Amino acid sequence: MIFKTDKSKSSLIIASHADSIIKDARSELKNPARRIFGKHMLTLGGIAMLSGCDLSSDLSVNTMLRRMSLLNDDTQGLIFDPRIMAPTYPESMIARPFPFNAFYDIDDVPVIDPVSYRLAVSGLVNGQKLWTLDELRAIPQVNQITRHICIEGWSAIGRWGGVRFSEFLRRCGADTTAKYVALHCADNYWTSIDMASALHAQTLLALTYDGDVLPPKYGFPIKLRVPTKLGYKNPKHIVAISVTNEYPGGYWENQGYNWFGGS
Ligand SMILES: Nc1nc2c(c(=O)[nH]1)N[C@H]1C(S)=C(S)[C@@H](COP(=O)(O)O)O[C@H]1N2
Ligand SMILES: [Mo]
Repeated sequence: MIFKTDKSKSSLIIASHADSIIKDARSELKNPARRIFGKHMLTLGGIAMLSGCDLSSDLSVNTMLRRMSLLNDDTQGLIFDPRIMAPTYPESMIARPFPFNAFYDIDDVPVIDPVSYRLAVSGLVNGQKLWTLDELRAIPQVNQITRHICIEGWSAIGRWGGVRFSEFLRRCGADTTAKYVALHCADNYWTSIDMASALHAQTLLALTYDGDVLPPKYGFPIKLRVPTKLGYKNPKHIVAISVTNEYPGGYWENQGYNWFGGS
């Protein structure tokens, strides 16, 4: 349960969030037909139940859930502890073959020419703005075996290698006090993450999968591997990165998936 935490500072902030969630939900539940829980039952637990009931076609309930999801993003951001590492696994646990997933079929995976490829960095940065693959490969690389969890109900352990994203952002002269890092992909997919997760020690700009050049289906030439977040927050075929304070949303996030997307 996300509202229980041993960090007393966050519990306090979360408790005040709980009040605003309830206030928000109450004002959304003006229609008597929707007062299904009654005044006294409109507790956090009751509100949580709303997401499981089948009023999801009701526009105002959707709006309410979206607002709750935004509050939920703040809460997840407060609870997120950059010192806590995602579990790592032995080589024997790597899934073979590792699953492929995208919003299209495997035959439509984008084809990217490694020679003309450039990674464009923009927004709140003052360092290098265009990167070739060789330049990315020249930055010290690390490897890690972690579990990828997809919201569609599967998970698999894999090994990704690449540049620590914090190191890459440092070399880009990124303003690490900015709120968001947005990532745009060759297939027009995009997502964005909070700066704390971008700077997490396990967040990698992955150039390899299981010791080989990242195959097209897993995101050639680069994917962001964020083992503290769900699969849809791990963009493949990245062509542009921007550092910004304006909420960038994302392909699935704009269709209702939770933005913080922690796993
Ligand atoms: N560019 C791009 N990145 C993407 C997606 C996509 O459709 N396009 N799908 C996301 C989702 S939902 C998942 S589960 C993972 C799947 O990655 P995999 O094919 O390496 O398993 O990629 C994520 N990153
Ligand atoms: Mo996914």
